[in-house]
Amino acid sequence: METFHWKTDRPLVMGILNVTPDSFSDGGQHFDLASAVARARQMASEGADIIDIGGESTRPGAPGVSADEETRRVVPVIEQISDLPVSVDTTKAIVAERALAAGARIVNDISALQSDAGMLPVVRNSGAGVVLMHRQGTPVTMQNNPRYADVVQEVCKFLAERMEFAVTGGVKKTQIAVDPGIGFGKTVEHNRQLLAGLEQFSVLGCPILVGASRKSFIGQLLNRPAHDRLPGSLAVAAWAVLHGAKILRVHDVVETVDVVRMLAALRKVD
Ligand code: YH5
Repeated sequence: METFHWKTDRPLVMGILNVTPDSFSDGGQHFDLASAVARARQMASEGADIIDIGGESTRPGAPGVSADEETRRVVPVIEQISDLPVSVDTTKAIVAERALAAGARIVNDISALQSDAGMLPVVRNSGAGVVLMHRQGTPVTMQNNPRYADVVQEVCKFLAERMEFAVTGGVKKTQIAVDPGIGFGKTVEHNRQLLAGLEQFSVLGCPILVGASRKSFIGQLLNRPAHDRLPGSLAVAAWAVLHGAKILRVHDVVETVDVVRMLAALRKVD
């Protein structure tokens, strides 16, 4: 495979495709391959630059899932949309390897290559793009009283260390994007500070990804349930782009693409 490099002459929109049982309307053990593929194609037609497919729920307190189950969820979908740029949201090397073999081009590892020692060689040997995200704690423990002396400094230092780990291990810097991990072991105030200080992550010299779409800090700041967080999510998206974000991970693709296009149109005034 050719070495991936992030193309960031304009902000990219990454559309979220969950293929977990709780994300499908029947609520059962089964998800519908055809509807997952249709949703991916719809997001691509709406202007998504990347489809981020995840087979493990990363919600706070969510239980883990086996590599085989995760593979069964993501690989059949990836095989059918391998004409699109696909990222796989996984912390497991074997799932990443199978997803890349099926046509994915990016590994979105919310553990920043810390969960599975096999992940670094998978990324190095495939040349895939990789997202390194910060989190404090595990999905089970992360929202139990997260603490930082200076959240922006600590998250920035962590990401610099994980970049160093990847590059020392043979990953090219051009493969890497970094992500402050909104909502992963952070209070509302921590998330607010990370977004307020987003420009400080530019010193890392890699594209910055922000995943804030519909997250609970928006709900808490605006007093809105999950289905009423679109305006808040779009405000965060605009803020993030104006403060240096190059990749937006979102549920609402058509609306977010309009935000990005509108900002580009306004920037042209001189
Ligand atoms: C992320 O930020 N997030 S999964 C709870 C919600 C809404 C959304 C309560 N994977 C990220 O999207 N990968 C997830 O409402 C991610 N960055 C990267 N790179 C959590 C999620 C969500 C959780």
